[in-house]
Amino acid sequence: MSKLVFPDGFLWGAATASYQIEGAWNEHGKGPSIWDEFSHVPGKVRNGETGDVACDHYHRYREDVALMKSLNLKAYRFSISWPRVLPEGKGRVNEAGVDFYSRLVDELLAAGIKPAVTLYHWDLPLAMDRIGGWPNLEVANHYADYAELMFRRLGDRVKFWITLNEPQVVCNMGYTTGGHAPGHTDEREAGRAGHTLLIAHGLAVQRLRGLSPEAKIGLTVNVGQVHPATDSAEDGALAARMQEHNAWFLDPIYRGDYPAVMREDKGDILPQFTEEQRRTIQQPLDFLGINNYSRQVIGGSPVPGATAIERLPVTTMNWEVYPAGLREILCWVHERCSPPEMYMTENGAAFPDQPDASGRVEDEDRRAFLEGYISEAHRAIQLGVPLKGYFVWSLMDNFEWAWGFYQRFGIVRVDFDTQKRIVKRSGDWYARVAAANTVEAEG
Ligand code: GBH
Repeated sequence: MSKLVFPDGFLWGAATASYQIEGAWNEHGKGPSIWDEFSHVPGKVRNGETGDVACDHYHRYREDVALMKSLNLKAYRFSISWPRVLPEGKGRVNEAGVDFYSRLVDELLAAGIKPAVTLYHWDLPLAMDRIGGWPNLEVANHYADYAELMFRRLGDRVKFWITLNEPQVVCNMGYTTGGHAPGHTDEREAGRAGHTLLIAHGLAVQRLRGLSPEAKIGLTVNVGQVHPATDSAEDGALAARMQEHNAWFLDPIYRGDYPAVMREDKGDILPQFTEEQRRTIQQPLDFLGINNYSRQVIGGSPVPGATAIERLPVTTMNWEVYPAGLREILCWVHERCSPPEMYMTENGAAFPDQPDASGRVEDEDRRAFLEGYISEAHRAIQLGVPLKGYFVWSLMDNFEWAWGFYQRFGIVRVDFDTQKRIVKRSGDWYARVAAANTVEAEG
């Protein structure tokens, strides 16, 4: 049995997102988001499920913070629903919405849990979609005003801000494949959406610096190591190329332009930056947030004599459980961008867990997954990656976007009929890791 001790002050946390847990979709003055509309369109979400109620966290946040405390969490990453605080996306403030987040922050601080706030986790105000959504550059200015509102209202207590969650997924799923809201299928829109997102990010960083110089700000990107499916030269070249696509949102911020390979692959889909835009997006960040779940395996078209690589078992999402990929991608990002601090802002797994006769959820598969990935995070630290914290996805089972409630990612089970929360075996294990700042590897 090995013992992996993490650096002092390592931030053990759990993550969620507003639309996935809050419910109360039209209560106390909240405006609609693109997900409120999208989830009600038949065929968009498995079984016609919606986030109307989800985990009912809006009404149960006190109970949920108590749960976090019982899990020994040092930090909690949640997102703010932009249309809950600005029902039209701009202008009139919904004070009841601001008040909800203010009370949540107070509750967390009273429990000794550090709030880590994501300003955008995919629930764009419908009113912003109606003026063109992210493909419209003007939305960046409205986003910056929204960000400033939250800095002013919560900045006395919140010192850790994430501007955007996974802009790559916003573009690909929202505007190219259409699997997520707003469900468009035009890659040109995706290219423009990415441009606006980067500018929105940069504007928000500028606003915070003026208001709250001691606070930390960064963004969260989803990245995954790309491996060739076979040992053929073709697959090797293809994988190296696709690896570069991981830097879609990193290179503009850290190097001033989209990756050269992406410009070649995407033609004029990716807009050009003006000098002013470049200055806006290139501001130094305090940290970089990384979401990673698996590796990507690419290629595999038959080449005489090529040998296929070995694949490992998958989760219910069909994502391969490949812990070493986490270390590889952390090292790759660190080498390319040298952020002063990095955080795992999401990592976790969906498995088909069921309570047993005594009501326990013995999710050894998820516990082993976490042990494997967290051990690789420890290795990355030893290799020099300035990883300062880890947030498990997710605190509790929730609305998994187009999958509805079918995919369970929680370390806490939610019974969606009764809203009862049950800490899973993985949750008990994670609570011990957080308390001891140490992983005692069982696997
Ligand atoms: C996240 O998206 C979301 O932020 C969160 O809301 C969601 O509930 C959670 O994950 C679970 O789905 O990155 O190497 O694994 C994850 C989206 C899924 C995008 C996997 C990229 C491919 C390869 N990502 N995906 S990898």
